Amino acid sequence: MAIEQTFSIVKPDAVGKNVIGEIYSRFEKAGLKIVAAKMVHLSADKAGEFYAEHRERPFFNDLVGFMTSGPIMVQVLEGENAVALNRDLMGATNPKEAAAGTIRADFAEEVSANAVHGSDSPESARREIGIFFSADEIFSRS
Ligand code: RTP
Ligand code: MG
Repeated sequence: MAIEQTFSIVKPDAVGKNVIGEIYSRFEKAGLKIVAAKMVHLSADKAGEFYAEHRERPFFNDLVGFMTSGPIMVQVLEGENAVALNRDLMGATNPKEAAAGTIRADFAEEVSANAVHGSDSPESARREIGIFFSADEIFSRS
C-alpha cells in the first residue's frame, strides 16, 4: 500500500470543546503523521468554495454558517491508506450513527456539528489540500 496524504479539519465545535489535542492524538496513535497544520477562521466565500459539491443541498447555508462560526484547525495527514484510514477514525457523518470509539461518536452529537472533516477520495484530498496549503507548507515524512 502506497503512502497517501489526506486533508482533515477539526471543526469549530471541537475547537470550542478544547479537544484539538485529543483528536490529533487519535491520528498519531493510528499511524498517521501530521505533516502540515494551521488554525484559520473561514470566510463564507472560502467555506462555500470548500463545500462547493453541496451548494444545491438544503443544508448548505447552515453548513457554511457553522463552518464560519469559529476557528478551525486544518491539517494534512500522511500515512498508508490515509484517506480511508482517516474516514474510519472519524466515523459516520451523523454522530448518532457513528461506531463506538470513533471521533464523531466520542466528540460530537449532531450531524450539523460533527467535529471533523476528512477527504472522501485521493482526488478530493488533492483539491482540498490545495485550497489551504502551498507546497512549501507541507513537510512530508514518508
Ligand atoms: P465532511 O465532508 O464534513 O467530512 O462530512 P462527510 O463527508 O461525512 O459528509 P458530507 O456528505 O460531505 O456532508 C458534509 C457536511 O454537511 C453536513 N450535513 N448535514 N443535515 C444533514 O442532513 C446534513 N448532511 C450533511 C455535515 O456536517 C457533513 O459533515
Ligand atoms: Mg464530505
